[in-house]
Amino acid sequence: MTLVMGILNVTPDSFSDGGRFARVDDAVAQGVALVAGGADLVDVGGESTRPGAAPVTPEEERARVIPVIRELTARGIVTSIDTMHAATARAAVEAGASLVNDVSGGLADAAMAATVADLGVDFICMHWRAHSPDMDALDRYDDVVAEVRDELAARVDALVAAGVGEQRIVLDPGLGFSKVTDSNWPLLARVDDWSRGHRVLIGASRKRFLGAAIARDGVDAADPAVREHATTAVTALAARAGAWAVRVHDATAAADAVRVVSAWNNAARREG
Ligand code: PMM
Repeated sequence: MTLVMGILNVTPDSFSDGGRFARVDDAVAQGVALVAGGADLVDVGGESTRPGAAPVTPEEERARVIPVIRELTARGIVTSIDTMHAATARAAVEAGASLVNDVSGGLADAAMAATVADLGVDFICMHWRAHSPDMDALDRYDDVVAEVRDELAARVDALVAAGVGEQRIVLDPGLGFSKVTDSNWPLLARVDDWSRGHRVLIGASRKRFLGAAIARDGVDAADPAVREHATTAVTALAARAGAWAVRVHDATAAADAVRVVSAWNNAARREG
C-alpha cells in the first residue's frame, strides 16, 4: 500500500499552514496528529521552498527541526528530514530521522551525496533546477517527461558514484518546482516513463497547478486549502499508478484514498 508522508513545516512562512507550527510543542503535536490521522511517517522541514521564499541559514534550520525530530522519535514516530543542507541531514539522522528528503536531489550542497552515503539511509531525490527565486523561470521543456527522466538519471549516477546504494534512492518529479502548471500533468500521467523502476514519491499537496485545474466560478482556487479535494484525487491516482508514497498536508484524506485504491486493486486482481 502507498505510504502517507505527512508534511510538518516548522517555518514561520510556510505557504499553506501559515507558520502556525513554529513552536516546538505545536510542531510535535501536529506530527502526532498527522500519525493519528493516518500518516505512516512525518516529513519535517525548517526551510520554506515556496516560490520566492527566502533561504534560511543551516544553523537556523537545525534549531527549528532537530528538537522536533528528537521528540517525535522519542514517541516512536518515523520521520524524514526535508533539507538541502548536508549538515542538517546528518544532525537530523543523528536525532532519529530515518530518511533524507532533499528537494534539490543533492544539487544544492556538494556534500549531500557523500553524507547520505555515509549515513546509510534512504534518500528522496527530487527533480530540481534552481532555488526558489529562480525556479519558475526554468519551467522550459521541449519534452518534460524525457528531460525530468534524464536529469534524475544524472542525479542517480552522481549519488551512486558517491556511494549511495541505488535501492536507497526514491525518485520524485518535483511537482511545482520549475513546473508552474501544465508541465506537472505529463509527469503524473507517465510515472513509469521517468521513474525507471525506482520507488516514487509524489508531492502534489495543495500546489498551484491543482488550483489551475479546479478553477471555475465560485471556487477561490488561489487559496491552498481549497485544493484539498484535488489533492486527494491525485493521491488516489498516484496510488493506483503504484507510487511508493505521497507527501500530503491532510493525512486522513490520503490514508482513506490509498485504502480505497488498495480495495480496488485487490478486486481487480481477484476478478482479473
Ligand atoms: N514539495 C515541497 C517541499 N518538499 N519534498 C518532496 N520530496 N517533494 C515535494 O514535492 C516537495 C518537498 C513544497 O511544498 P510544501 O511547502 O507544502 O512543503
